[in-house]
Amino acid sequence: MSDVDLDVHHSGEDVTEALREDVREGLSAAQKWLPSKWFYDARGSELFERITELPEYYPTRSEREVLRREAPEIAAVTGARTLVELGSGSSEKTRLLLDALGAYGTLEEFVPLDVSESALAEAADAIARDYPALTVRGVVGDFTEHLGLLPGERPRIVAFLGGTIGNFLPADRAKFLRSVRDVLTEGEWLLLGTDLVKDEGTLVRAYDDARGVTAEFNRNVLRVLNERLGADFDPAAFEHVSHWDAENEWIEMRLRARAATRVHIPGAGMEVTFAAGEHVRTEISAKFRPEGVRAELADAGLAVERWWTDERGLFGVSLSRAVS
Ligand code: SAH
Ligand code: AVI
Repeated sequence: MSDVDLDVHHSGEDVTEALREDVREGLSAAQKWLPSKWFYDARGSELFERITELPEYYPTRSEREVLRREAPEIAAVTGARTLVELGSGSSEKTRLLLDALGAYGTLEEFVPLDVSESALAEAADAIARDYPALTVRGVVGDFTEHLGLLPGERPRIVAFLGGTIGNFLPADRAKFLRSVRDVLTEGEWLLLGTDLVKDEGTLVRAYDDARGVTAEFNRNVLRVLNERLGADFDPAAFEHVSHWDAENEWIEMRLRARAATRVHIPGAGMEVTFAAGEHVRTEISAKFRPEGVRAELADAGLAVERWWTDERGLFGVSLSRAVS
């Protein structure tokens, strides 16, 4: 239970129904796939937090470096009264923004939104405790569906950190950016973290760490299907794959059947067969170029006013303003 009141739009039977639909669609396709949001039950969120501390996984520490350096500038440029965070997870790096906006003197409200109720409740409680002057309103919801319900005094800054924008397919990404723009009033702000294109070895290792934490995170989606839909996946029967797709400039995470397998998914009314070596795509993680980020934001009605990277140029953070 959370000490902060959470506005819950994503729970119980609705979630199971949404998962059932995604599983029916994704696992009956010729090239099997599952949406990456299903990684994030309580265990998946914990595994993600462990990923952020791995030596191979540079995005979190690179983005934190930028936020530590630029948070005072972000506060001064935006003068935001409300900070909304989408896909907020632990909101750990977000504290740098809360500190800077608090010091600047404008911040009143923090609105984290995430599908993972456990991660959200823990983060919202910790932030409410550590920032007693702040109103914290957590929203358990899906950022592709529940943006219209976001509260908060204007001007608002919407933070979408970690490179989660890369987990959309390009057409969905354009739709999402447009939906963010649509809930903003002209002059409000989007702070967006984007992982950048770099050499293949660095990228592949970031998604295939030596300790196998990312592999466990990847297999967690099968455990979620077992728990929510009564499926009988043996996660160990699937090998974790981190593949760089050079044409699309994205990392693809896959689960590859080690041998021919038949899986029952009673909650979706399905039986699914896998040939030996057949894979399910469980996530794409697109990597960006600065000019591409600028162009995609402009197409959505968002004008980039600041662009920063970490010292090594691994990760980009843009601050853009909603324009007409
Ligand atoms: N922003 C944090 C966490 C990134 S992990 C960081 O930078 O470290 C991605 C987060 O997005 C997870 O907490 C996950 O639960 C959440 N998430 C994934 N898909 C989502 C969706 N469709 N709607 C809302 N939250 C989602
Ligand atoms: C949340 N998202 C930005 C992470 C990423 O890097 O695409 C999820 C992740 N997948 C494997 N490792 C981390």
